[in-house]
Amino acid sequence: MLKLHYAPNSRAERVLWLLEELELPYELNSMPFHPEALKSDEHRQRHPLGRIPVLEDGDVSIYESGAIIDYILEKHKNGGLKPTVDSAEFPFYLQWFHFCEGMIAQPMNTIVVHTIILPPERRDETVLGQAQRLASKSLAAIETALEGKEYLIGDFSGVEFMTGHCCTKLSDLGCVTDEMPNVKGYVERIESRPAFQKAISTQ
Ligand SMILES: N[C@@H](CCC(=O)N[C@@H](CS)C(=O)NCC(=O)O)C(=O)O
Repeated sequence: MLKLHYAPNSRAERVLWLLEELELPYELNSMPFHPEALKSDEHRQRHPLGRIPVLEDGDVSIYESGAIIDYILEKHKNGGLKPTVDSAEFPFYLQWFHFCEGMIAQPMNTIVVHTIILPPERRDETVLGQAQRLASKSLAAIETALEGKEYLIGDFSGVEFMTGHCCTKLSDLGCVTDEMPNVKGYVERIESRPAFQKAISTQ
């Protein structure tokens, strides 16, 4: 049985959303998003940096949300929700799958740190502004890519669990504006999916 090491309101939601979407049986180890749990010796044996998500599948234990999503799609969905290598969508599948951790994660983390995590006196408006501008540029690229499409490569696919999930978080952070109608509609479509709702409401 698949076992997901999870904490609410984190990248682990991506994996939980996928498991729910595929209706796969799984066991959940939900931990508080707190150093006491994440940096414990027990969890550091699963992830050397004490982070989530971590997925166990029998004797296999892996981390990195993108690797886990790809692993589940290949191993438990026979490559479904993923275009075949010779299809026209495949290069763009790869692009949008990796865009999330490669381009969005860093400014998004900075925005979270300078709007939520740090106490007001330690927040830096310059650093925050730079991160917001970088996030806006990434969202502008997504806005263009979504023109005439429901989902990033057309049909609902694995990229939604990565870059799509990032878009929902950027929306929560107030970064998706009225000037981005395609991204707004995309976020609404994702947020209306029952599997997504189950994942983000799981504590
Ligand atoms: N690139 C990694 C990032 C993992 C990561 O940083 N996870 C965050 C939660 S979203 C975490 O565990 N943070 C706890 C910490 O930094 O102590 C992935 O995609 O899995």
